[in-house]
Amino acid sequence: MTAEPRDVPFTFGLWTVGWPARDPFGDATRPALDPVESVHRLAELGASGVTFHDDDLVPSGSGDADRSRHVERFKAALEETGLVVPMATTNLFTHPVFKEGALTANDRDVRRYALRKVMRNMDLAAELGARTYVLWGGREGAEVDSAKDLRAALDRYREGIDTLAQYSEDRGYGLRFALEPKPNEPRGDIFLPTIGHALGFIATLEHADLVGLNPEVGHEQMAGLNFTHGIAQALWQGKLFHIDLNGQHGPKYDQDLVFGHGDLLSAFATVDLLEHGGPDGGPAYDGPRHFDYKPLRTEDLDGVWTSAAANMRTYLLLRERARAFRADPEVAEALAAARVPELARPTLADGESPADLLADRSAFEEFDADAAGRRPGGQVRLAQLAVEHLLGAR
Ligand code: GLT
Ligand code: MN
Ligand code: MN
Repeated sequence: MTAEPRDVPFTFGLWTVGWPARDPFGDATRPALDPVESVHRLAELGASGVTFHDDDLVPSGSGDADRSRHVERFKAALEETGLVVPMATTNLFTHPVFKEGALTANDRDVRRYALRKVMRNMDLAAELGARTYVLWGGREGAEVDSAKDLRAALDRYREGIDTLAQYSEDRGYGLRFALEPKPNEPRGDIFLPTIGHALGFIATLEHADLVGLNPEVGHEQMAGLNFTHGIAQALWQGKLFHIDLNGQHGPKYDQDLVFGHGDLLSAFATVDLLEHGGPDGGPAYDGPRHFDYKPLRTEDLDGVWTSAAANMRTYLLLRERARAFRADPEVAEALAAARVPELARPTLADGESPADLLADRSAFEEFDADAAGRRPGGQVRLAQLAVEHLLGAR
């Protein structure tokens, strides 16, 4: 791949490269990373920004003096490297207080504490110039159906998000909120498990215009869903506020692999959509390409930085492959043969009413459905062209 100026805004969560690789079955295999070091290393690798949970930056339980020391060191690192903070989020899942939920905990005191914890980090997010605030409801869910009033949980979820949006408005922060769906893990079942559930929920909010999505590749794939289709609908509804790119091998535990190290054909389709799915074949999304992955537990610190670089390199390679696919005249011909461009043409003519359609004998009485049923689909040719471009065979 030819070197090119890094014109894609790549960002990483501090919790990704900083994950010490402790899992439910084993101890950490790496030391904790200083966020300041992560900022410098990511900048050297060509990232343009970092994101964080409150507790990634300021360890939970820190006093005020420690808190400002952590924040000042981080700010200095941003200044030195030019990295930006386009997004921030809150840890509402690690501390035992959130064992039964945060914004939807049965215990009202926990819900009020959770709101305050988010508001406190929104202050810092706004100070650092973040535009997007992510809400991943990892503990918002249940294992025992009878232990949760599901209607009330959704009422409280709505109340919580509207309260936070109102706070941003009251303070003039101008933040947009991005809900991150996930079907399960750590809870047995998580509320708003997929992009579709979250879109339906957002429509009920008082501040619906301020709330969109932060879909994650692996989370949709854990539910057996097509990630590219999911973000396409979010884009179509103007709700793709942010994105978590990573890799996953189908429905199993949340793998958080390097982007492209799971379903590579799907990753190709995702990059093709982001880069070419907009009007006139231009980009459909101009926000940060945010990697939310976990360097494998087998890797040492060198392996952490190798894996961080791999996310960006894979994205750029896929972008190059998607460009070649879109520029190939044979692809254009195959798309036409499969009638793909025809789908953009409205089904009814301009001004045509249902009665007009009824009067059109060519649409039904004279339509030869059997002959149309024999028209070639041309889909496999397109699939093969995509595979060949992806493999660099064209
Ligand atoms: C957590 C989760 C991620 C979310 C992060 C935001 S935290 O690691 O697995 O998918 O994006 O809270
Ligand atoms: Mn994940
Ligand atoms: Mn995520």
